[in-house]
Amino acid sequence: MALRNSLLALAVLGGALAAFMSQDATSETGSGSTTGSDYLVASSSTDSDWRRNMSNYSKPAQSELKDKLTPKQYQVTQHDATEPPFRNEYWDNKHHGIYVDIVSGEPLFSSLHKFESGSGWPSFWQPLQPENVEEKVDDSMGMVRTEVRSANADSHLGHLFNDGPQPTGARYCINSAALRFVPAEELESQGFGEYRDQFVAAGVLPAGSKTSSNTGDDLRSTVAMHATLAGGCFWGVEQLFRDLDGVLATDVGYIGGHVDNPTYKQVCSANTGHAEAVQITYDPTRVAYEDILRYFFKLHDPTTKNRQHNDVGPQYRSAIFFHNDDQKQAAENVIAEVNASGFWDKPLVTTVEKADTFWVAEQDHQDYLVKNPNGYNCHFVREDGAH
Ligand code: MHO
Repeated sequence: MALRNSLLALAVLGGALAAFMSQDATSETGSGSTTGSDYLVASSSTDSDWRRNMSNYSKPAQSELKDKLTPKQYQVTQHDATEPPFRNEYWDNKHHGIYVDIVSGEPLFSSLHKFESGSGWPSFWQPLQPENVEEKVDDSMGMVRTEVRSANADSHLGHLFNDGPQPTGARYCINSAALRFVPAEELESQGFGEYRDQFVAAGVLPAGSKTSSNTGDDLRSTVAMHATLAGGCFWGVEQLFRDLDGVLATDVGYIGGHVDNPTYKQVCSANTGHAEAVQITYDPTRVAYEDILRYFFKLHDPTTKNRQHNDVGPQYRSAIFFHNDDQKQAAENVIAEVNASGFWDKPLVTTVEKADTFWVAEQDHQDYLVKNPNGYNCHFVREDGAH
C-alpha cells in the first residue's frame, strides 16, 4: 500500500478535529440505522460479484435514493452532511468485516485497518480498495480539507487527515451513515469472497473454506493481526500493551468460557469459565508475535495458577488464546524458552487455548486506567524474574 502522506498536505490543520466537530455537524433526522435491507444492490453469491456490479454501475436517480435511504444516509451521502460523533452506528464497532458504500455496495474500508481515533467517527488508516475512495479538495467551512467520496456511487464519505497511526499516518474519518457493514463471516455469501484471505491471515476466520486455498502467509505482512492474552485483571495488562511498539489497538474482554455475552459480574463470579483477556491488534511488520509473548511474560506472573497477585479465580488465569497454528506453535516455543531461561524461579502454568469468541467487555472497562489513573493495578514490567 503506497503511503498517502504526500496527498495529505492540504488536510493539515491545527485543531482540525475540534473544528470538524463543532462546525461541521449538521442537524440530523432519521434513525440512521443501516441494515442489509438498506442495501441498494442485491446481495449476490459468488466471489467477485461486487466487481461485476460495478462494471456497468449507474447511480440511481435522486428520487429513488431519497426513497430507499434513511434521511440521514441521504443527507450524508448526497448532501455532504456530517453525522454527530459518538451517536452513529459504527464508531465503536469492534466486529470484523468490511464496510461498503451504502448506495452502491462498492467495498471501501476494512476492520483490519480500523483504529480507535477518539473522534467518535469510524476511523481507518487506509482504504480497503483504494481506487474506490477518491480524494477531493474541500474548502467549505472556512478550512481546507481533503474530502473522500466513493468512486462509483460518488457518495460523500467523510474526510482524510494526516494524524493517523502508522503504517500510513492517515486517518480516514468516515460517516457511519455512508457505510454498510458486511461481517467477515458473510464475505463470501455477499459477493466479497476475495477479501476472505485477509481475515484468515489475521486469525479472524478459519483457513480452508471453499474459496480459500491460501493460508494467508503472503498477506501476513500487510494486515493487522490479533494476539489474545489473559494475565490477570485486564486493566493493567491492557495499560502496558497499549504502548508497546507495533500495537495498533487494544480491547479488553472475556474469552474461553461457556456463557454467551457474559457481563463483568458474571465473569467475576468465576462460574462462566472465561478469562479476563486483552485482544491486541498489532502490525506484524513492526512487532513479532513471539516478542509480544516475551513482553507478556514480563508484565505478569505466569507461575501462579488461577491467580494474579490478589486476584484469585480461573478468570485470572494466565493463558494464551491462539488464533492459528503458527500462534499455537509460537506460544509453545516461547513458554519453553522462558522456562529454560530461569527468568521465573518456578515453571510457567500458562495455558495455551484455542481462541473462541472474544466478548468485548463493558465500555467502563475499556482503557480503564486511562480513565482512572489511580485505579487498581497489579501489573508492571520486570527486568528480571522478581515477583
Ligand atoms: N481486584 C480488582 C480486580 C479488577 S479486574 C478488572 C477489583 O476487584 O477491582 O478484575
